[in-house]
Amino acid sequence: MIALPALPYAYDGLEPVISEITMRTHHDKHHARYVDVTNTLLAETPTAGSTLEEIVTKAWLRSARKLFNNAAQAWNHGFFWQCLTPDPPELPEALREALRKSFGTVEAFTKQFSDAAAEVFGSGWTWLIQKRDGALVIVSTANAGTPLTQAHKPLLTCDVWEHAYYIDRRNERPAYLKHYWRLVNWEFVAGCLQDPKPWIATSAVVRESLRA
Ligand code: MN3
Repeated sequence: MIALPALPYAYDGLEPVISEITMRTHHDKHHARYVDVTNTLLAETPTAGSTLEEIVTKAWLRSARKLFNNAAQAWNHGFFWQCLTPDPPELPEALREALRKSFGTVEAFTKQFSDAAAEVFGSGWTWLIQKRDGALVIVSTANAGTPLTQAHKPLLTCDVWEHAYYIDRRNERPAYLKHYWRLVNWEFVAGCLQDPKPWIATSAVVRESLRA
């Protein structure tokens, strides 16, 4: 069984950028549904895995598409909520340096990330990830796609499914992306960069054992 994590802030905490009704719908309906379907499928799949990260990675490698789609969406949303905050902190210096090293400037990073998010065709996610060689890279994933399946360490994500912005912005994804930067929890991102994230190693081990 996996649990629906509570939002780390009030439903109206991200207003006026993201409305309370969007957050209630997104968390209590969409995210909750992914958790419920995952739990239904887990009841039928005793070897699915124990942690959510393991469930996602195994389902991907076994082509258990319905379980993967729902478990990955459950994981992606839990991560996404933590990337946002009503009180955005200053960019920590170590993270600023890491972004400069990979992208030249912080502004170049945010533009490249926004451009990638704008270009996602249909539903998906844009991520800042750290590859296993240490490089910071922007990637987009379609539908429920998640960097966990590549054993990449996610640092930041933006949900570009229409349900993330349609109530507030209708079809204007660029407006959603422009204001997204007013909510980014840079301390969370910096914490992800520093944290070895043991489940990344778990994902890598699962990946290698199932590939063998
Ligand atoms: Mn979503």
